[in-house]
Amino acid sequence: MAVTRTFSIIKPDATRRNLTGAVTKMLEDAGLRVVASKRIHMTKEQAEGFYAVHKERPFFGELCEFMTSGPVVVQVLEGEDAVKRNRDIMGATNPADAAEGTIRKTFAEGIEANSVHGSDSDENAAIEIAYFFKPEEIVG
Ligand code: RTP
Ligand code: MG
Repeated sequence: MAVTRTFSIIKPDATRRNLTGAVTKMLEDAGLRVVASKRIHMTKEQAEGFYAVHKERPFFGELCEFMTSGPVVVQVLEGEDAVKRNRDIMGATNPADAAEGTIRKTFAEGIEANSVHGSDSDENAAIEIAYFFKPEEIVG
């Protein structure tokens, strides 16, 4: 299996509860390496641009409001089959449907405040990484 990269966000509900370390430990224990990381407070414009694919969804406005409600930690993760590995440890979008031992089952507050984001394909991972990081900020 090839070593690839994915993009992760530790969302405001998790930073608010001081879970940055606990979430990162679960990512690391799943075989992912943090090769870039920074804490930011997204602007409304940044959030709307990042979630542009969801523009027509009914939850778009609320989602952008939530994602700008507090600091987030954006990360680049590296590992074998990183996108799938990360999605597996994240668990289902709705924590009620998430498997035991996943980040969302363990920490999420609800379907929106679900503690983490993870890219859903290699193509989107590359786009999302470039949205927040300069190449020199990533140290593999
Ligand atoms: P993500 O993009 O954050 O990794 O999560 P995902 O693929 O599992 O979920 P997606 O369908 O892409 O939705 C993006 C984020 O929008 C919020 N959401 N709210 N109120 C709702 O029904 C609803 N559905 C989704 C969640 O924060 C979700 O992670
Ligand atoms: Mg998604």
